[in-house]
Amino acid sequence: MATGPGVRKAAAVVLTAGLSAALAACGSQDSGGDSGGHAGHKGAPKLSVSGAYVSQPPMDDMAAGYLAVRNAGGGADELTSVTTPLASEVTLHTTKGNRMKQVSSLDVPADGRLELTSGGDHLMLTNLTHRPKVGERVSFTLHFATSDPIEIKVPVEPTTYRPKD
Ligand SMILES: [Cu+2]
Repeated sequence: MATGPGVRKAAAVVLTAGLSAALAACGSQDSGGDSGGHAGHKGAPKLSVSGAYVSQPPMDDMAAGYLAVRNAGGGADELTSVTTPLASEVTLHTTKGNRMKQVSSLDVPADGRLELTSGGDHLMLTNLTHRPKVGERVSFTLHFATSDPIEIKVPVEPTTYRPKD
């Protein structure tokens, strides 16, 4: 389920105000699994990824990743996991109000998009192999319920970076 732009904007302000606090809160949230579950699908999903970046983390052990997945196909899909040499664990988080919740998948609706944004849904990278620095590019492999994995190179942006849309 997509988060409204208004909600994201409000949450982004909060996150900007206390990024380290928000990231720290991330690790301590309860991690109840929750999968969408899709019945039949008509047509196949057709995915493309854009706007991916990792925010340079204020600390060594945790970082957040953001991206958008566009689905130009007639079938829904789900982002089920992400792997990267940067972190031994990547979890999918949603944000409801100011609370983060770990989920087992994120929906990529048919003829729609999944957007991971600062203050909204995001990737949480923990057990980092090193602290990513601005200018670095990190490999991400995105795994989906239906589509083949997609591998991308993700730039590391300053902590204050916000994509313009
Ligand atoms: Cu989080």
